[in-house]
Amino acid sequence: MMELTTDLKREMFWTMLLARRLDERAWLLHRQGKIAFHISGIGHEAAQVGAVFALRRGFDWVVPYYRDLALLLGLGYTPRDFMLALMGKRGERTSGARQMPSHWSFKAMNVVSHSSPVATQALHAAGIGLAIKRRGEERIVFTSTGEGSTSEGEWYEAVNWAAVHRLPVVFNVQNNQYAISEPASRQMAVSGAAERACGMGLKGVSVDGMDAPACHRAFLEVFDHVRSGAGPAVIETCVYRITPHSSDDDDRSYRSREEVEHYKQNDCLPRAEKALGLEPELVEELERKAKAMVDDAVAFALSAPDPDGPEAAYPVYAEDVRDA
Ligand SMILES: Cc1ncc(C[n+]2csc(CCOP(=O)(O)OP(=O)(O)O)c2C)c(N)n1
Ligand SMILES: [Mg+2]
Repeated sequence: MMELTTDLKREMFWTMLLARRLDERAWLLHRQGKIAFHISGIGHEAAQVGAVFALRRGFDWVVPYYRDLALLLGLGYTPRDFMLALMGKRGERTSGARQMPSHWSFKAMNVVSHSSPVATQALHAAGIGLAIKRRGEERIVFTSTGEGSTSEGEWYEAVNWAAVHRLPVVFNVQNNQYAISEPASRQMAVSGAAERACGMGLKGVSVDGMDAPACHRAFLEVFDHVRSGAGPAVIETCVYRITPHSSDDDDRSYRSREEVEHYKQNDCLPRAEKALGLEPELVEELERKAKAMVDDAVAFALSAPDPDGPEAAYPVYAEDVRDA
């Protein structure tokens, strides 16, 4: 089994911590009326750092979904980028603040933005996989969804088609047990999304998504499998969505406080601190650094100007994008 280096352990924990503190601040900003909407990745961070630090960053393609803040930070997306997007300010790097917040794109790191209809990104990923195969490249495509999205026709078609053509695509399912208010038991008759792979003829793996080192090992293995030309894979990371679905949701109407508390006891962030063996002094130092970066990003975005009227068309037309 491959040992994690000290640098990588620190990097993984730092990325989880920064994502968590940014995400918590986003909720506060929403309650203060400073942003209109937030959709949270709290509880999903271990799964995402497990994936991102197993990728060849800037070489492989990434077609993420809205909860992937920790994944994006691992690719070099910054707190200032995140806050500019939440506030829809000028200079927002991915779409000039035209796309919804958390609909990430990042050209330099081969990150492709998704559309809001869930699971449609799986089709984009399969298409990119076909292009990679035709060009004979060694890259792979990582794409993610929630478990509810695996009941969509688009997800089936993308996975089936990738399996038939043995495309280099990894379909990550971040199973947080709910699709808004709908529990997983009412979304699927199987026990989890990895099982769905059996019927379509590709590798299916399920991992404890709250265990950062376990996720990293599982992603390394799955990426190797796909990189070797053995065909695509589904990897399900079993997590729990600690927050409501989004800032527009009140989860008290469909799940008990006891249930949420129970999963908070298994929070992936303190678990990672232990599992990665970080010294308390280092954690304190990283906490201070994270707070300073979040404060800086909020102040920067609050004082940034709104986009000008004529910028409204940017980057709707292809010629604008080409020059970006
Ligand atoms: C095709 C489609 N149907 C419904 C919605 C509304 N919607 C947005 S997120 C979501 C839940 C998706 O659940 P899941 O795939 O488990 O992801 P999670 O939000 O739990 O991470 C729904 C139903 C949508 N965006 N697209
Ligand atoms: Mg879900």
